Amino acid sequence: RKKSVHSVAVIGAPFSQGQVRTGTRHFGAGGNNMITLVTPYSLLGCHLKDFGDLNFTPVPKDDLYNNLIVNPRSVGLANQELAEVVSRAVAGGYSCVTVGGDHSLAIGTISGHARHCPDLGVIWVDAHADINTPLTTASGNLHGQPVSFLLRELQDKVPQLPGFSWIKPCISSPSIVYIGLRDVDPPEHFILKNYDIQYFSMRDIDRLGIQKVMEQTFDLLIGKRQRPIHLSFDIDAFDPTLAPATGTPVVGGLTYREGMYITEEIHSTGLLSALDLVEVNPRLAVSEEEAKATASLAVDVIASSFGQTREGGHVVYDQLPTPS
Ligand code: EXY
Ligand code: MN
Ligand code: MN
Ligand code: MN
Repeated sequence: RKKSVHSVAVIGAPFSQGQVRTGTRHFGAGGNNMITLVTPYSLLGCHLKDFGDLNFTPVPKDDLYNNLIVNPRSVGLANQELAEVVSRAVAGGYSCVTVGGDHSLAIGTISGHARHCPDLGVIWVDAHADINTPLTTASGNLHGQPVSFLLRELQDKVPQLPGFSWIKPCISSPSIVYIGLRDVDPPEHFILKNYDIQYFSMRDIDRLGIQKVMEQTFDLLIGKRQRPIHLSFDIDAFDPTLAPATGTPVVGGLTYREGMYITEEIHSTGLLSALDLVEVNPRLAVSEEEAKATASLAVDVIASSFGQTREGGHVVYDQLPTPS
C-alpha cells in the first residue's frame, strides 16, 4: 500500500465551536498560512491539492444539550460536512491533511476516512484523551469528547446528541493508540482501563523512551498486517514552552525531538493516510513570536509526517558540482 508519489489534499477546517474560546479557527490552510504550509510540501515533492477552507453551515439556534454540552448541532453538522469532504479526498487517492480547528473535528475526519478505509488504525497524539462522554464531561466542551462517539464498544454509554444522528461509530478500541497523555479526567481513565485502550502517557515516554514507544505503537496497531493510519495530532501534546498558542496547555509535554521522531516513524511506515493538526490558536499567544512558533511547529509536524527528515534525505540531490 505504500504510495510512491504522495497526493496530499489539504483541507482547512476553521471550526472552533467544540470549545468555548474563539480563535482556533484562525489557523487554516487558506489565508496567510497557506504560504508556510505549501513550501515544505513542494520541497517534499508531494502532489498537493488545496481544498481551501471549508465553509461550515452555521446553526443559528444551538441550545445547550442537558444544560451543559456546548454547540451540539454546530459540531454535529460541521463534522458531517467535513466527513463528506475527507471521504471524497481519500477515495480520490489522496492522503488527507485537515488543519483545524479544534479537536472535535476528528469526529468528522475519522468518520470520513473510515468510510473509505474501514480498517484504519488511529494514533492520537495529545496531552488529553478526549474520550469523555456527554455524560462524564465536566466542561461540556465537545473537543474533550470526540473519541467517545467513534468507539463501537462505548456506544451504550453515549446518548444521542442533536446533530449527531449521522454518526456511525467506526473504530474498535484495539484500533487506537494514544501518545503523550498527561491530563486525563477520572472518568476518562476509567474508560481507558475498562475498555483496554492502549496508551503511552508522558510517564511511559519517560520510562521507555520515544523509540520503544513508537516500536510498541506499531506492534499494537499494525503488527503483521498493513492498515491505513489516521494520525490525529493535537498541538497541545507538545510542551507549552514550544506550543504556547493553544487553548488547554499542560506542563510536561513532548520535546521537539520526540514530536519529530513520532512523525518521522509514522512516515516511514508508508501507511499514513490521513492527518489532523488541531488546537492551534494564534489568538491565545501573548506575542507574535509565540503565535509564529506554534504555527511553525505545526507545519513541521505536517512536513515531517509526509517525509521531511532531519537527516536531509527527503530532497533529491544526486550530483555534486565539479570544478572546471
Ligand atoms: N478533559 C477536559 C475536558 O473534557 O474538557 C479537557 C479537554 C481538552 C481537550 C483538548 C483538545 O485536547
Ligand atoms: Mn485533543
Ligand atoms: Mn489536547
Ligand atoms: Mn514518502
